Amino acid sequence: NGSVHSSLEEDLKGADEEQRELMGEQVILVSPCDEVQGFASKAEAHHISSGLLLHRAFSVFLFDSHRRLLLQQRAGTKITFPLYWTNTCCSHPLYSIKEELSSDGVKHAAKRKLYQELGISPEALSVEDFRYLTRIHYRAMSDSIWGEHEIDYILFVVKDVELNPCKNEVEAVHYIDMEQLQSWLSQAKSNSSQIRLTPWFTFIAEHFLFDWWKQLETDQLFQVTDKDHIYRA
Ligand code: DMA
Ligand code: MN
Repeated sequence: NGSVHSSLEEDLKGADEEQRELMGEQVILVSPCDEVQGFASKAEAHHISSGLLLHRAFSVFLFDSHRRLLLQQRAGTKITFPLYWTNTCCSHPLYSIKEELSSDGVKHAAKRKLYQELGISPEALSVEDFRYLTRIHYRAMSDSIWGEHEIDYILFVVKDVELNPCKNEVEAVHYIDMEQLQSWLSQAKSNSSQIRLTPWFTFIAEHFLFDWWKQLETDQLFQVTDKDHIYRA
């Protein structure tokens, strides 16, 4: 609107009601070394007026028994990156339900969100099914107002699951193989492309995903796990 001041309340006004509600969640603020610093609302942490507060997040990559990766297209109602295609499920562990306390906090958060976004029954997955690979620190704007600034825990899971996607979160789902994803990645690079991929998924796909994916085929994934390092995108 031409104003240099962007107010959080104003910017939330036009948003979907359910998504606006979720903007009240308490995300976990962390230092660049991923030490817990406290919490902020999801709205504040992702809004330009705060400068984008560094917080903890996770990205699930779920594969079926044929080693195809489940992608989701984010719903049009999402405040950040609406209608972008991305990995299976992304979200934040929450301070209000103490998901910062245990080292498995992100895995508990992943179970919670796989159910809420994709309808994957919590009984179908256990915390032990998730394999934590590494962390990635990145920052990316969605538009001129909202953006991400996160330390993102990468979690892999291989499981055949039943899906029941939530319309407010997910526009579409698609299982993809390596070859097709390569083609989506090159298509997404062209300006005329209908396919938009999220910046974190693009970064992970361009730097790590295919190596990990190949290791998955031969059950050698333990060889690539890098729990101590934080990659800076
Ligand atoms: C946030 O994802 C996490 C990453 C890794 C970008 P999101 O915007 O889908 O979070 P939520 O589902 O909580 O809105
Ligand atoms: Mn975030």
